[in-house]
Amino acid sequence: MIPQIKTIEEYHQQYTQSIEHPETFWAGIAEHFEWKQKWTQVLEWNFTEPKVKWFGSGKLNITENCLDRHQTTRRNQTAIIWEPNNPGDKSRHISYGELFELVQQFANVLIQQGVKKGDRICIYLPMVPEAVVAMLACARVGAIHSVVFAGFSSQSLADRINDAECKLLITADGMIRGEKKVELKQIADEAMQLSPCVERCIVFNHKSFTVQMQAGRDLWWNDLMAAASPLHEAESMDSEDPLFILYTSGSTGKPKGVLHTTAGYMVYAAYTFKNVFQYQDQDVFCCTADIGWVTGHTYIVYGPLLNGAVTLMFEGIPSYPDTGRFWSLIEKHKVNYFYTAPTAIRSLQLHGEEPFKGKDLSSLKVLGTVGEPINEEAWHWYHQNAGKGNCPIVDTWWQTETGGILISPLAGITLLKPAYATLPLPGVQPVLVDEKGNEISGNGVEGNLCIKFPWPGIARSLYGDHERFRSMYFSTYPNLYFTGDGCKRDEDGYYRITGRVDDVINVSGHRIGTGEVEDAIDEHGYVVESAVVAFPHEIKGQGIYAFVICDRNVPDEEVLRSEIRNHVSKMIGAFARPDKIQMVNALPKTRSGKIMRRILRKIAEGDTSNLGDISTLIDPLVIDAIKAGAENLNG
Ligand code: 7RM
Repeated sequence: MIPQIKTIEEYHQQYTQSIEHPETFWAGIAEHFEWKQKWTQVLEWNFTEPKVKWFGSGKLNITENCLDRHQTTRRNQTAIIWEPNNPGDKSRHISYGELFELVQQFANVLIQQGVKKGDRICIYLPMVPEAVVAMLACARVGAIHSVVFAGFSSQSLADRINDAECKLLITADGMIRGEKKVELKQIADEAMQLSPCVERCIVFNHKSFTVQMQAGRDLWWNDLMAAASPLHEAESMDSEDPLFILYTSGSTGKPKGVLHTTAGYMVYAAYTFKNVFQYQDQDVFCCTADIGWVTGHTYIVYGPLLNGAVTLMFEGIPSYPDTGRFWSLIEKHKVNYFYTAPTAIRSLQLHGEEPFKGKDLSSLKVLGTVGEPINEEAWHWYHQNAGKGNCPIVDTWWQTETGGILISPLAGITLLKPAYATLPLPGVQPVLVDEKGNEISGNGVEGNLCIKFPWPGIARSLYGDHERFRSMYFSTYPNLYFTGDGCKRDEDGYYRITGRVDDVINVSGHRIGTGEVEDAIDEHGYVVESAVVAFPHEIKGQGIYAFVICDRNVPDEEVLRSEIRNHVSKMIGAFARPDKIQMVNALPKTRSGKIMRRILRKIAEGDTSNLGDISTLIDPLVIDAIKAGAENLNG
């Protein structure tokens, strides 16, 4: 059993030990896993190349830790509860014994399809247990999974498949979320037109939609499973063998394939799950993230299964069939831990207390939030209404690149402050730095958040582009991992994340690069240039504001706006559609040709009283025109 901190004194004592003797500390945690061969060197690292190796020379398979090891004690215990989109449809309970068998079968299917250790496999599936089976089967045979969120467009799917050169795609006929039908196989077909590297496509029949199956390429999941043996011996993996790739947006260029490896990620996912949420055996854990984001990977799949937990997978959305759905789901499955995003909380807040009426939420012990800063009002509303004032809220700060939670309260142990992620977990050494890269020491300060020592879950590279990995995260401040987030440390040493300081926008907890949206907009025939910034949005946290220059007279601005929005949907996905589009004649540029986003952000925020220093602008008059246009647009 993975150790669990029980008191705040124990936290402080372990924190100190983890900083003074990190190798001893993490070796002590790693001992609680199944190894085929023990490691010989706990840690080898530098942040200049950068190079990070945890548990060097160790051999293991993460699925033996998720499945095989639980077979003697938990064969009949539920591993996954699946709650469908439509509450009238039957939910599913899959035991550790059943999951083990499914994963072994699908591992044999993969082998039969020619999958070898190190191959990349793309998973484009709805929120169904088969997604978990597919991920674990990849890990079992040593293939690297790349899960793509099923809200991405065919173009984005193709970009991700091509970047990792995936030879197999696993998808479904389609899905229904809320009332929206999504034809996944059709989207996958379009993507495969652009992705010649895909040799085979395995299709899970979820909703019996009509699909086209291309002979020799497309195969049905059920046919393959029916013919596959339920016995598979897990591949022996090196600690540092890749486990998965997950694409995420940065401030510039195409999405990056964040690469995680086996042992460090495993140890970190399991340890943080058990300690942050204070998970108790047999309890029901529900994380509402999608499996296509890192939160789904670590806290729906790996963290819970490594701990032998009961993990609930919810296919639907918070507003279907009504805005009480979360609360019905908690009541129905007697959920003990509920982990969701601030954006969902804010959207439910609008509907008041009515949706809670008559619902028994007494099973709840701990609430959690993730993905974006939570405002104090939303925090209190969640605390009062979902938690009835007596469930701690863990505001967990982390990133795709960190693999697991880095800064968070330990539920019921750390004294809370609304909207604060509070204190670093053991092994995590945050530092705040100023613009020049000097460390800001002491309390009551604010700066850019960096981490100065590796933890086991840190990403090891960007797939196929280690130089970009170095320059994105390790070159801004020498010898530090730079998170891209701004942060305050208050008088008590508590951390409060204030949001991104780079050109990444966080819309409803979805990370979107301004550059990606601009590239999509610029493809419209009328558009010569665009600049995208965030503005505060009551529900989504941030919204997308696009300033667009056209090279001809626009006959109908509304038509153009909707064409631009549709094009962004097509290139990225509906979640990246700009909320506001303002046509402008020019953008504020410096003499060196750089767009002054700071000024555009101020205008988008509606705060034009003080635009700061505009002396470096080539043509300050441009600003008056943009200001006037913005007032026009926003009323
Ligand atoms: C887990 C996840 C990462 C970015 C990160 C932050 C923001 C995440 C919090 C938060 C304030 C939080 N991975 N973020 N958690 N901001 N408080 N508790 O979200 O790669 O998709 O996004 O999300 O800006 O850098 S992610």
